[in-house]
Amino acid sequence: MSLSEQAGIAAEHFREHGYAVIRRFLEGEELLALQAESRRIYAEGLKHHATYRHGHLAFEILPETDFDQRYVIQAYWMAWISPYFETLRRHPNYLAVLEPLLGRSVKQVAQQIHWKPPGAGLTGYRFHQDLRFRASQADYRDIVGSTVTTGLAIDPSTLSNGCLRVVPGGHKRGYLGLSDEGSGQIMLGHTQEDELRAVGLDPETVVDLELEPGDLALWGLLTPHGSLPNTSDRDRAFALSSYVKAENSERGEWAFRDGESVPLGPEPKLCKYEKLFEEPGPLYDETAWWRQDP
Ligand SMILES: O=C(O)CCC(=O)C(=O)O
Ligand SMILES: [Fe+2]
Repeated sequence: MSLSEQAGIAAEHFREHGYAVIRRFLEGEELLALQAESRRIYAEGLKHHATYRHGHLAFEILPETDFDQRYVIQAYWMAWISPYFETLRRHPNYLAVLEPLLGRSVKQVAQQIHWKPPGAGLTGYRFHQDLRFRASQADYRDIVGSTVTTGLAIDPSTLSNGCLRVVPGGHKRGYLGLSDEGSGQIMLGHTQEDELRAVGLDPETVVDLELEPGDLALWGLLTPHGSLPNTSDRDRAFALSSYVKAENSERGEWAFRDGESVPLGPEPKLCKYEKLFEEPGPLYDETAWWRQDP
């Protein structure tokens, strides 16, 4: 099946169930390049002793002072230091997948890699809906209907290394407040089955999105999802990008304008990081969130 045929089917599945999977979104040499560049970005992150930010570029670090060694668990907006990721974010395959859902003019509001290095421990994401990470909803129209988040498997993504898990149909239930209690930190503790039941979701219906490298998952701002910590001996690198219909968003970096791919400009545009202009860095953030109570 061609990518655009898969995209049409995926769009329908996304609308109905709140998620979809596209197989073989990247293959062959392109996949090897993704894996090699992701390793390079990880090594770049490891140079920082603590969580680092400069503009939109950021690395979330678990430091050796609190862990058995230094780990990088997230990179944000690698595109600012990586021509590879600057181009990948507007690869024609993304347009093919997004077009049936968002049209041909699309901005990007998030770019991340999430690693789950074996041994790091704190690599689970409690069940949540991503709408909680969109603070300034006034800058969007129909934010839920205009947003699609994609996750590209860099490594094999399995139940034991912490693949994404979704609750099909949960996107039709409105905002449920999952993981909002306490500090709202989603990487501490685990979602218990009772927490899903408490908001009317059936834990038995959870779907594990096991992916081969190069497969792409799609989910929405109201799709309940999370993932378990990695308990295997193999990392799970996952490249996330969140896209929004351009005409409905004041925020984001252009990815496609009328179907033409658009490179980053000289200065970052406001995306999700609210302090982009007041606190652009470079700075280190030594907050030890892992010592807080969940
Ligand atoms: O990387 C994952 O498994 C999930 C990440 C996630 O849901 C998020 O960052 O919002
Ligand atoms: Fe999420």
